[in-house]
Amino acid sequence: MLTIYSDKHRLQHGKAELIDGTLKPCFETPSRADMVLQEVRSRGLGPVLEPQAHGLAPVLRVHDAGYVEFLQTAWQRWTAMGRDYDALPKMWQIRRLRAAIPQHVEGQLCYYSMDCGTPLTAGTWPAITAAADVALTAIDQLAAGQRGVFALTRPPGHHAARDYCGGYCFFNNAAIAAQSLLDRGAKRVAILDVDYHHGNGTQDIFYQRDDVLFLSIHGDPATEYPFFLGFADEHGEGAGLGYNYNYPLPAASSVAMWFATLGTALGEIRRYAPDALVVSLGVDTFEGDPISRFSLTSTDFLRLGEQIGGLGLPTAFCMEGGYAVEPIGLNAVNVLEGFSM
Ligand code: Q9C
Ligand code: ZN
Repeated sequence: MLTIYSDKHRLQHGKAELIDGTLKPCFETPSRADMVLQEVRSRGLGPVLEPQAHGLAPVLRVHDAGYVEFLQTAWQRWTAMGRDYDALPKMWQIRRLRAAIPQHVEGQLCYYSMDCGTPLTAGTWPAITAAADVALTAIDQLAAGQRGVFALTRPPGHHAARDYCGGYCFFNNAAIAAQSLLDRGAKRVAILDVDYHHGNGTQDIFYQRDDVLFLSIHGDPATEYPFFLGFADEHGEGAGLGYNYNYPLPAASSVAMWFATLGTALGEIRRYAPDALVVSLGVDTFEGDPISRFSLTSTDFLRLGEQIGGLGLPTAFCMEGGYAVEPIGLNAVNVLEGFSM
């Protein structure tokens, strides 16, 4: 299987996030993608290609123009005020506060963020535009006839909605990939999100549409991040009604329960009969993940890949979460090898 990868992901290296009452080093680190790339190479998964530049037009197909402009200019505006540290929001436009977009960069940071765990840094813009290009280049390769392609995207994307960042995500790489498939002539695309956390951003982007089927298996938002979306009764809206499937599972769910749920989701994908599949590939479902509570083993990831491969669809995998850094490569590449078996 081909891997698309850019070193520019390293430009996003946030310093700290608030965990258990103190600032701790970010879980979402450059070493994550480095480890995955190392495993791709050592296992001989296949060639590793640099992304091609696609510009902002495909990003603007799924993200709000004001949000994109904010991301593009925020660091320069932040440092122009003498601030040289990571930009993190400290308040939110919550109920009954005015929804007008603030003028000040700090107010805009709050307006366009869903949490305070997603540091905007000097390198965020070049890193997220490179990640979008990685996802788009993977779609170029699918269009050229590849059966499966691995977009080694970092930072991840599935928490990023049309007009907000959060959960370590800025651009929704999987959504950009899915939209690009449609723009190249696909009639229907399915997105299967197997990250431990609900893909709230992807759901947000396609909630009112029937040309993208979104399915997410995740820790129950009743107790798990992102808390405010990802419940089983969110089915879609308008034309999108019936095209959104959430499978929240209790945090301590067994591996057997997880795979039974995967079987249900795969059944819905078969019924939809899409032209292509995008997988939001988080491996934070791993038993050793430091911020998540499912218990998949490394060999379970082979089985996951095999079952996705059984759909027989052209498939782009976009890397999402996974914070057990040492085994992240083994787990991710197991999915990809399982798919190719
Ligand atoms: N104490 C992705 O996996 N913070 N994002 C959780 C846990 C946010 C995860 C804090 C987790 C976001 C792409
Ligand atoms: Zn996650």
